[in-house]
Amino acid sequence: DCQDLKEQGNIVDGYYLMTTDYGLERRVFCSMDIGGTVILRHSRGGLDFNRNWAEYKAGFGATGASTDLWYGLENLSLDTYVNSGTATYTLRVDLTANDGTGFEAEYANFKVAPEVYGYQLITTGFLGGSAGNALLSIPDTSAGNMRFSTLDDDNDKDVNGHCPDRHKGGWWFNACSDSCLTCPMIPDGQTSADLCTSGLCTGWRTLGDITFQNVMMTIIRN
Ligand SMILES: [Ca+2]
Repeated sequence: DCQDLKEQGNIVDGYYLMTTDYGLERRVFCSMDIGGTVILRHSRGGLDFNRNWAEYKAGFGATGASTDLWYGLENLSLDTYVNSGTATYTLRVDLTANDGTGFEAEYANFKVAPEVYGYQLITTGFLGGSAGNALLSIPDTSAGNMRFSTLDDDNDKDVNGHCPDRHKGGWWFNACSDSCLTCPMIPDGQTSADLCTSGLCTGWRTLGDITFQNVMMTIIRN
């Protein structure tokens, strides 16, 4: 994985072709600075993340000029749950505000359960970081233990509605969420109130109305 490549002396962030311990060949984006596998890169003006289950399962992006990517729920589940053995992973979230300020948050023992469990998000808790803990917030909006929901697959806890339809991204929605890193980015100069009538574009509620130019999620093997 990316950590092995880093230990072998690779220092450049970018795509690497690798074979997993369990025998699958993959092209993976490694952050050598953070030391992990990048599972989401989403930038303002980049890809549309309002996609269906099959695309979120398989992963997408990393084509053409865009640097945006989604690693894929199946890959995540295989790495962190099915074939993880004794390895544990820390989830790191990096958020860059429109003014360039960086924020981060880390979560312990991050796992994504297999598809039969809806690729449920599992973590034992917030480790800290300047972004604050929006992922595991109050019970109605926490992403913890939620199944993934997409445009065509409603596994959220909003009994009257469909969170991906309202928020235009795939996520571990509850009813709905205090975090969404796949939801649309707000163009510079516009506020969330202008564009997101239900109050959530790409957002991290503990940072209030701050809007972002890019966000990233990385898994770090401990
Ligand atoms: Ca629903």
